[in-house]
Amino acid sequence: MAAYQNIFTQVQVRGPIEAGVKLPRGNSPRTGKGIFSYWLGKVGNAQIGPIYLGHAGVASLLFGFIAIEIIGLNMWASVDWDVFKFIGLLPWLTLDPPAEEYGLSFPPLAEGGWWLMAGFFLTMSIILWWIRTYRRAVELGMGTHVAWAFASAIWLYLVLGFIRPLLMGKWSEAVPFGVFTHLDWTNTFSLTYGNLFYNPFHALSIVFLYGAALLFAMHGATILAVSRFGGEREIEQITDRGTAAERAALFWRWTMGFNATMESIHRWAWWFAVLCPLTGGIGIILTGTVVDNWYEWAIQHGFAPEEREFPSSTDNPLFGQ
Ligand code: 07D
Repeated sequence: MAAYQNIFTQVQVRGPIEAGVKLPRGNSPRTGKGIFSYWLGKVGNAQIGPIYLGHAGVASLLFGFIAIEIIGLNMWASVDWDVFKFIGLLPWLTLDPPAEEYGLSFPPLAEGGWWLMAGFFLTMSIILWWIRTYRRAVELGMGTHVAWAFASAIWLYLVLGFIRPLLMGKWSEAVPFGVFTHLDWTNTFSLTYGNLFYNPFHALSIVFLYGAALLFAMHGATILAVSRFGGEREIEQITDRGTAAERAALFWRWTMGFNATMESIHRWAWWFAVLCPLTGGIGIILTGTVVDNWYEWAIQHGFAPEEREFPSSTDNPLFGQ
């Protein structure tokens, strides 16, 4: 039986380079002819390219490059252009938003102006990439599900860096560009507003974060487990249900009494993933605008105790006296 535990193994199918479907009128030509990579074939399709760049793609890459350039050069300048310090201290380096007193105005470059510019270029880059995902899907005759899932993540990104600072009237509320500084910002944000654990939308967001990971693990495991019956060929399994889909469904009906269908499992996964940043963004936009202290809010709404009386292990009968 151990001969077919399909976790790391992948069959590499390699034919002639596949150019893909013909593009409708008005599209740019695809770039490159395509090559094969044995190692990429280990984790996905072995064929790399041809790639579709197009106007939105090229503009997005350009804006993204400018943003990274601004962030990187500012960080490098902060260590006096010392290459070794730049590499060694990279996780601690940062490009911070303007100080509180600048409000929503444009501060001098060295005092947050560069942060504003980097934010502008990064946002343009992300929005242009969104347009690319939307347009490519339409041109291929697909639904736009990927673009809308991406939009949900962009919503949270915009709330954190743009919409909430606008509502609060100061750029200083926004997130810095830096590995550890953005983590510190997250921690400070939680402490400033009375512990984010008491924000019900943060809780919901976690439910969907963990839920999406759990669903994906269940789905991935199920499909790998029936791949010996052709389960990974999902289209055939949906239109012409074979023994793999039957077994996969039966497995869950046997173990849990209920099973998703070959199609609905993907709707579950999509909604869980999309609802994570969607609910998260609602939680952040309410913080400091509508609710100043989530712990006090939780007391008022009856799900945090009036007094902080945490039981200690000594008076917990489970731990003994
Ligand atoms: C961040 C936004 C979208 C990203 C995009 C990508 C580029 C690349 C490159 C152009 C992920 C942009 C693209 C940058 C550009 C080129 C070349 C999505 C993002 C569009 N929390 N917490 C969440 C948990 C605590 C805090 C979410 C757990 C503490 C704050 C999530 C715990 C404190 C915020 C979550 C925990 C705290 C969050 C994020 C446990 C202090 C948020 C969901 C077990 C540390 C965010 C409502 C997500 C949010 C958020 C999980 C603890 C603070 C569910 C599991 C108590 C301030 N936390 N957290 O999808 O939405 O992020 O909150 O302790 O802002 Mg939290």
